[in-house]
Amino acid sequence: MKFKGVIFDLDGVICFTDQYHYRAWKQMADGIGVYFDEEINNRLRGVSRMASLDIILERSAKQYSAAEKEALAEQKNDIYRELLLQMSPKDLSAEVKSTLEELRNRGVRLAIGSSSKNTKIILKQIGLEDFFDAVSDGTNITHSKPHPEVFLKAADMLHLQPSECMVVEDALAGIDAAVAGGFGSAGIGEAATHDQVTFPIQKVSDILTL
Ligand code: B16
Ligand code: MG
Repeated sequence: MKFKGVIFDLDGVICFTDQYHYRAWKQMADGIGVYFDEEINNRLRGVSRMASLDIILERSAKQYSAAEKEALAEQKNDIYRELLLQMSPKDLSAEVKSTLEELRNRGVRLAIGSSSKNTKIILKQIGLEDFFDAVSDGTNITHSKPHPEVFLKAADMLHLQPSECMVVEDALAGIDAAVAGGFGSAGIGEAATHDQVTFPIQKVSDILTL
């Protein structure tokens, strides 16, 4: 590993909250009579909460005011947070856990770079509350991915330059952000197909071989 630091995306890399996001958005959308399905949900990966709501409301004939949108996002978030309570350390795979431990043993500095404002709750639920050297998330940024801010802040917290860090992402917007910030990147799932990804990977443990 030629990188001094690794910055992990949370949802889709460390753990999977897709189904919880889906169920919460679905309940909200059903409540206002707007069509929503798993395919639309796929477009929300790595996208911020308000931008996700805008995508869902593309199917609505009604124009919503900023205050109404805030209320809808809050409604979804309340349902989502309730669902997150079902998560436990069992939602952290043995593969991801041992990869993190091996990187730590090698002296690599480790951070989270997530768009989610619920990052700290999720880390707590899966037992990684105190594990990372730095946590940069939706609560400390003003621009979400594909803007590189969340990763630049993470590198800063690790006291490293972007070129010294590798970002691990599952979303195309996350690789865009890594490229824009001057980071190396490892892409999993859809992110492995990005034409500027440094390393396409199949599973998180593959980063140990880079
Ligand atoms: P919240 P990541 C992203 O997390 C999720 O992939 C995305 O679906 C979600 O809308 C976003 O966080 C915001 O989440 O509503 O909890 O603030 O992939 O960047 O770790
Ligand atoms: Mg993600």
